[in-house]
Amino acid sequence: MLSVKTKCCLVVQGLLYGVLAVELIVMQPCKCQRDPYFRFNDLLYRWIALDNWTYTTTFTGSPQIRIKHKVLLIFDGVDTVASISLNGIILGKTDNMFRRYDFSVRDLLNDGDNVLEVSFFSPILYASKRWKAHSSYTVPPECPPDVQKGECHVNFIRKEQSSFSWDWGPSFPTVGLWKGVRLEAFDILQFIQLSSLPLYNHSCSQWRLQAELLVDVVQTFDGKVELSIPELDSKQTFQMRFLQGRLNYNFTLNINQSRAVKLWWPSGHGDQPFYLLTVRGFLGRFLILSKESKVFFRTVELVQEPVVGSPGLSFYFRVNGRQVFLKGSNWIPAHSFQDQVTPASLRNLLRSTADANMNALRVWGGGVYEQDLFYDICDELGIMVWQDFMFACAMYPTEDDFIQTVREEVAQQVQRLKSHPSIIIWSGNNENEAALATNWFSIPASLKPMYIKDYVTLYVNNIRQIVQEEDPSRPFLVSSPTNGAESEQEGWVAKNPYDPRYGDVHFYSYVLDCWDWKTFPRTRFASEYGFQSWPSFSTLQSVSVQEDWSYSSDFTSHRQHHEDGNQQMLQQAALHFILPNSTDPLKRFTDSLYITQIMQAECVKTQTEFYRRSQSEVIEGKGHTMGALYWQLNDIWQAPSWSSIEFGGKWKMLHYFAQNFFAPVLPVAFEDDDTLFVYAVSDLNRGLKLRAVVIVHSWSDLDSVCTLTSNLLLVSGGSAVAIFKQSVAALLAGCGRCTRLTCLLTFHLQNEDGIQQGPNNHHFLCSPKDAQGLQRPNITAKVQEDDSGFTVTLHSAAVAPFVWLDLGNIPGRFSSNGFLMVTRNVTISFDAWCPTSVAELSRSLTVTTLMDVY
Ligand code: BMA
Repeated sequence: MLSVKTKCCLVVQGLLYGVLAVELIVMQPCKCQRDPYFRFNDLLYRWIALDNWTYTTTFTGSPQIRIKHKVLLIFDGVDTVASISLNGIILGKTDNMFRRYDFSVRDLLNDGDNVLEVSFFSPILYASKRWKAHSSYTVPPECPPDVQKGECHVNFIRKEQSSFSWDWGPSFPTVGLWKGVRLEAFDILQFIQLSSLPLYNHSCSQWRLQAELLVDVVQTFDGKVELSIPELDSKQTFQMRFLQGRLNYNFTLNINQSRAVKLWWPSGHGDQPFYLLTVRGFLGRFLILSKESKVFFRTVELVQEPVVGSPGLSFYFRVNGRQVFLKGSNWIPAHSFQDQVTPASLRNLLRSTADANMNALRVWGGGVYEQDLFYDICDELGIMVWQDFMFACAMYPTEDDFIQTVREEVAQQVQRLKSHPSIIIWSGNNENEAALATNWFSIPASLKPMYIKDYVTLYVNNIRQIVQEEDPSRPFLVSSPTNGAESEQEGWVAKNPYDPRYGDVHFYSYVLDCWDWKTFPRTRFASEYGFQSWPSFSTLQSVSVQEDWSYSSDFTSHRQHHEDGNQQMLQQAALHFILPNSTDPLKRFTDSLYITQIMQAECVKTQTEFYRRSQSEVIEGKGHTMGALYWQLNDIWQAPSWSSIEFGGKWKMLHYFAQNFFAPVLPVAFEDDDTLFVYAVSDLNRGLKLRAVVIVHSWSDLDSVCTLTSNLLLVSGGSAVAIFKQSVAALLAGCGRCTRLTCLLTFHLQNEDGIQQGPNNHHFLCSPKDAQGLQRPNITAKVQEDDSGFTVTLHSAAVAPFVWLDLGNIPGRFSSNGFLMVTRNVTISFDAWCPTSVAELSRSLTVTTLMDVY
């Protein structure tokens, strides 16, 4: 392994992974110009993946290894197409980055030097070669849109699909060893994997743990396996025959019924307890295997059943018998170079997920099956994972060798991941049903049946079949979006997989006004929706130079991979905001970044609130919405995208908003015709008596105009109900000197003791660009430190919308940001992720409000 001194300046290491490529490393002074992410380097480094590369290393063997009966050379991840040889003898070839490969090497090892060589074929040339060879019919799409500056035919190679570019990411088709390589030597058996599934038998109210042991046995023998969970007083011993070769052995441990089993719950619904399972193997009296692993108990079902008042089917998750609303986002690869994803960065992103009151993430099918630590942290934090298989936005070939490598990939990944309670569903692909159904690739109607046949072959007859065999404990969905059971009825490809009355929906519209909730589909489950924004200036600054800092620079358009994306953001923002027009070019640029973040935060807030408040209603057959996963949580590089967290971990305004709009108890306001409604949404497991408090403010004055209060209403757990209703005209008339242009509303919920429940929320009665009376707030800020950390106290002279605190590159997050300030003073805390000081924070802090860009 390399020792990496300055992370940002390893040129080729980034592209080729660090494992064996020692001779390729060029250390540069840390100006970062050689960082693959710097400016246009993605284009400058394009040649690297067009070339073939050989990684060579020499290691010393020893007689202690060779006296063992079997020696395996194990590659946990080879990216992607390679020929592997040891001491000049070819061990085998690889073609799938998502598989582990091992080779039996005992008889090839020397006691002295051994030369290991991994020769990689260019992934781009390989994909193109496979595409050419597939001459009988095309397997679209051929190439990504030009705006993505990517490579073609990624669907022909089992590699991270977004590594050939995506609409939020660069093309860095990595080449190398992306996971560990090691020798394992053994005499009796080699332990490969232990997995476990909790199964609950309703008829006798008993938990069973199905444990699976994957081992490679040198010679058949009779032995004994003992399974125990001491804390649950449960233990069983199995006499058995271990057969020569690599095999899976299944055991069922019945859990002692006199013990109360503590269940794993999604975040917000309970704790995430685990037990320790011990597995020991014996040959006679000799202990030949001893493993311990965490086990969790929970059940999950995907409920698709008739809905009263609707022709469709429900689509929601029931965990431990309880209906759960999924709140969260979609996860993409955290870096183009997976070896750069550190445990700390992973933990930070997932912590930020849970801190924003999310309980779910979808691991999207164009990336990678994430590393073990990702799922460990999700288990620990109660984040439910919707796990896609890695196929996205394309048709795929179905030749024998392709299917075979996919089968092995799927079996290995399911075995590796199935013990994680956080994973609540497997899903075959991203948007491929929709691509076929709505003909993204202009396939002639006469050929459609053939593509459907390929689709069914891959996802149903192979992937689904393996998953169902390997894992009876979770639902499997063929695609997303899909109509689920209805798609199955229609032969796996529904006429309209976006039908809001069935399954899940992906919905994007950049031109329609996102403040108008009527534009959103009232779906059963919104698994993707979103709007782009730009990351903050400090994030962009690290990979750009001064000439890049304008909204119309080459850099700005280079980083935008979604056609017209930069314009769409401004157009959507212009519906409600005055666009930045400062004569100072840098200020105009940073103001533009800020306004795109406001636009995104407000849009996703409106849409998410619409989904959350639609959970208890069925209107015209639609509704009973039970999931809101916006697109997308994180970023792969420093660029405009749909993410709520910037590359590097900094929260965008959207992520701060998410913390509120995903709060367990939430007030939501909206207008229908001229009537204002406030809904109370509760994800709690118990009822609450709540009232809505609606405060009318004038844009021009920090003293509020009037306050209206609803009656108390019992809001049951897991429901959304209207708690306040009044015509806007009547409300304003009752408030004296208010009009839609001069006033705005804030509101919150209160329990019977007058204690606020859930966050404050706001509702604008006009676009802020039309608001009358907005003043410059002249905000002053004071940073302080006490025992609990840093605080920033703000003082404002006027109502200030979208107050944005920015500390540049200082890592950390505020307790709240991007908020509407309707009081003279507010104190915010800052959670610093690295040591810092009051002086440093005071020096770096900037405060921006909407008036600053006007
Ligand atoms: C969805 C995703 C991604 C994409 C996103 C934004 O459809 O599945 O493919 O990045 O939209 O366009």
